[in-house]
Amino acid sequence: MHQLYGIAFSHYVEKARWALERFSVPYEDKRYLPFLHIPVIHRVHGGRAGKTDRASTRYSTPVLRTPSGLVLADSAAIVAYVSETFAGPEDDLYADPEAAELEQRFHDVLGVHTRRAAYAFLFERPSLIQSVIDHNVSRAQARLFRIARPAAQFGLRRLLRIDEAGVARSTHKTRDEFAAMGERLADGRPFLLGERFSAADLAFAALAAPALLPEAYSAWLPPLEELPPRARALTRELRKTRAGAFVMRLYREERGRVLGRPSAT
Ligand SMILES: N[C@@H](CCC(=O)N[C@@H](CS)C(=O)NCC(=O)O)C(=O)O
Repeated sequence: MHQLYGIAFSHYVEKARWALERFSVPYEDKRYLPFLHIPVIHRVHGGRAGKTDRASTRYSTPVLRTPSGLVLADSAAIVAYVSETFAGPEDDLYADPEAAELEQRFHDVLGVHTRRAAYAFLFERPSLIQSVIDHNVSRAQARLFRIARPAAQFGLRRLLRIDEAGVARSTHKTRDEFAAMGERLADGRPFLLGERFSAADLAFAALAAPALLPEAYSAWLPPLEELPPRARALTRELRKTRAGAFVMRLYREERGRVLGRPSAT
């Protein structure tokens, strides 16, 4: 059995879950709160398999342990492994070399900015962040968060540089990325790279999800009506864009699609 370790509601973890589920790879989904993931990841790879970059630390999740003991500590590495190991030629997520390039771009830019804005909006309402926690992790972890919330919020604000200027910049960058992908889709193509679903579509949709709140996301996200007003307005605005409507369609049509039994374990 594969084991997936992750911050329960992370959109980078969502990328890994989407790939595993698309190719019906059975996996154990180990869901943690931010910060509680650190000792767990330390036990899995001691910080040696992860790397620090624009989005990540050495302890970032998702981390996948395969049945043969291989440890993959990055969502793109996991999606690529799943595609290489379980996809047939017609379902290969990287058939077009541009898929990996776009995936990297979404990792570096979109994912960082949707994450910062989402945390900022959740932090505006303590009951909302607690609701997200209560729905997504074990009772014991949720209870701990109730006590440690001020410290956890302080830590996340510092780590992710969540302040008003940062949120304004992240909102702007998210809009820009939606506009750029909207232009790509303007010729009526069904997917970012043309006629085939690829890792670029999967990555764009998963990393945009915190700004759009699609129903089929693999962790509980709050309903639109519960968001603070400026977050609700932004989600409504983005859902109406071409790229936003595209992501919502991918979540309706592709997120639950399962392509046959795994050919290897
Ligand atoms: N390069 C990573 C980025 C993942 C990432 O930033 N994960 C966040 C969750 S949103 C995380 O685990 N952060 C905690 C940490 O870095 O210790 C990937 O695509 O897998």
